Amino acid sequence: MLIQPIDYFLLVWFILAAASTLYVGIDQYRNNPEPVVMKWGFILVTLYMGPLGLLLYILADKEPRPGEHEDFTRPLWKQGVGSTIHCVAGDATGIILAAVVTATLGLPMWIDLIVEYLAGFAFGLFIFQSLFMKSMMGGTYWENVRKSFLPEFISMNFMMAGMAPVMSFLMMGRDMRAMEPTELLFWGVMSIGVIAGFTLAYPANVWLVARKLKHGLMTQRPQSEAAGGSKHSAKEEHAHMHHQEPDKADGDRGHGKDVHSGHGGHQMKTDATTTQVAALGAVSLLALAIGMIAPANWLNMTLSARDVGGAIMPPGMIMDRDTPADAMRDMAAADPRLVTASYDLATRGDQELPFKMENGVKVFELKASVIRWTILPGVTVDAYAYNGQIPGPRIHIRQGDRIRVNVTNGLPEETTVHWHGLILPNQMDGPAEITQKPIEPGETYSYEFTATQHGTYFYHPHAKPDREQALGLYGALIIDPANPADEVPADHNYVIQLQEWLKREGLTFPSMPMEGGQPNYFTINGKAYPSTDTIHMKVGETLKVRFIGTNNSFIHPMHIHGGPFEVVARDGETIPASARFLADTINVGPGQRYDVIWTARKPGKWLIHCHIPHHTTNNNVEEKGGGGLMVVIDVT
Ligand SMILES: [Cu+2]
Repeated sequence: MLIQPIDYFLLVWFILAAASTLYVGIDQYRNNPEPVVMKWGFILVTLYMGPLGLLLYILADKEPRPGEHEDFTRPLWKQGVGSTIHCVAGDATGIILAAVVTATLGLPMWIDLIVEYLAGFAFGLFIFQSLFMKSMMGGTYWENVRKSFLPEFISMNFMMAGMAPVMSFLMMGRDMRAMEPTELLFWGVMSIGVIAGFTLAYPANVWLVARKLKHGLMTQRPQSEAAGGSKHSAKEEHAHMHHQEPDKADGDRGHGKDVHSGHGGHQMKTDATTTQVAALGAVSLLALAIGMIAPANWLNMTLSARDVGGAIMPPGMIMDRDTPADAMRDMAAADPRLVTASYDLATRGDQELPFKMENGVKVFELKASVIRWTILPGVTVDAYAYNGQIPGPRIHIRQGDRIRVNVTNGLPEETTVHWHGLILPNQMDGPAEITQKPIEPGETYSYEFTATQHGTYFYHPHAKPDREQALGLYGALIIDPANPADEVPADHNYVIQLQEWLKREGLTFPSMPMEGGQPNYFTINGKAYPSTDTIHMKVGETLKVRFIGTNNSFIHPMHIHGGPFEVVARDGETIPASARFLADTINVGPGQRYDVIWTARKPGKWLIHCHIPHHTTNNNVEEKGGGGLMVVIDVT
């Protein structure tokens, strides 16, 4: 599933790469007179470099008109392209294959790089240089290995010097889907890496070709063409080959010399001095070391695809060489691909949860899963939710009830449920690793206890609550008193559950007080103003508002217009009549609950809102007089 703009770009890029490769492949086999190894070199490199590979092929290697390949490919820059193509085709293939294997095995990034270097070098040297070139160069396999070792070493060093930092920085950037071979992004990083490696290896290859330490482009025509009329083809023993040496004025263009596979062969004599070769080799090693090691100054190279692969991090998160994998997973976006259901603006959370009676026990079912929830017209969050609702369904019981709640985990990570503020058996309390083993994905755990208290409570996860609760897991638990006289009466009741959200670039991140975690949307009961409820009352009526700090990060100073309210309960505990007090703003911190009684004194539209003005905006924008944590009381 494509979830980011880059995915669409890459899809187009790889379609172009496939088309380019097809063109190069067909043209190589139909029209281009060069050895098989070069045909495959261009085909592979075009696959990796897409339209850029095609451009190099057309400008440097494709025979413009029949019979012109020898002359056309003679310039040194084209010979350098041929030599680099040859190196990149082998090395990059080894590197990419190794990258897929190391990612699948879950090896740390620093080991990945070493394995990739060794694999690229081995693939280039033992297969692409020595094995595929042997038929043209003549000599034994091991002679070819020995002769091509040094040029291959230099070229590979520069190749990896370009490719290693590209892979490190882009794979372990904000979108770490790039570490997963199943993602387009992984292949995009490989493509950019090959382009970077090619660019760095090219100058060295030009020099190596000029000094006859490496082969550039070659022309190989079927003998039938060169000899005129013979029916021998290129595949037969008398392959006819012409090797271009750029600084040699030759008079044999158009016919070339015979090379017999396996014996004799083609010798090159270099004029480079040992000092020159040693200097280039040393600099290539230095470049390699910088490319391999320098990223460790910024990135945590001990992480693997298994640790953080697939995670997309919020903009602004501090990700340095010390940031552990757990911290990254904690702050990563909810995975849009795991969304199991989408709900429109009209769907409300906090719906009263039905129960079944079993032997005198009220049995409730909660299931946590990943959903898409609409908080404003056109604004959705990818959220973790109980029973497809945000807030989760209201558990409404009576003091003295025995209840059982079967909690099923449909999340991609472990969870538990904590019953905030309740007196209950310790093993029913919910803290993961402390009172119970976490509920693993797919598992169900049953919580059972008797409600001895009454008042305003709530439930929320106690495994990674900074992530799971911030992504939407919470719900009200309202317990009516056994004795109705213990209830502070009001004409209307309204429960307010607060939440902070972080939505950027089409992704939802758990909002938390960390760099990169600051929220930009705020909801009351899962909706942001102007999509919040409107409470309808008449003058003289009373309204009981139960504020619940279901949010994670802020103390919200909740204010009601139109005169003070009376604070009648705090954290579920009813305040004795003599100790109740009037206020117009109450600080609702995470986990806190306040029940307040507000009287409609005058007709009109009166606001309940947070007094941190940023929390009454939607992504810093005011709509219809505000946003976020605002509810209108309409008094007639
Ligand atoms: Cu606030």
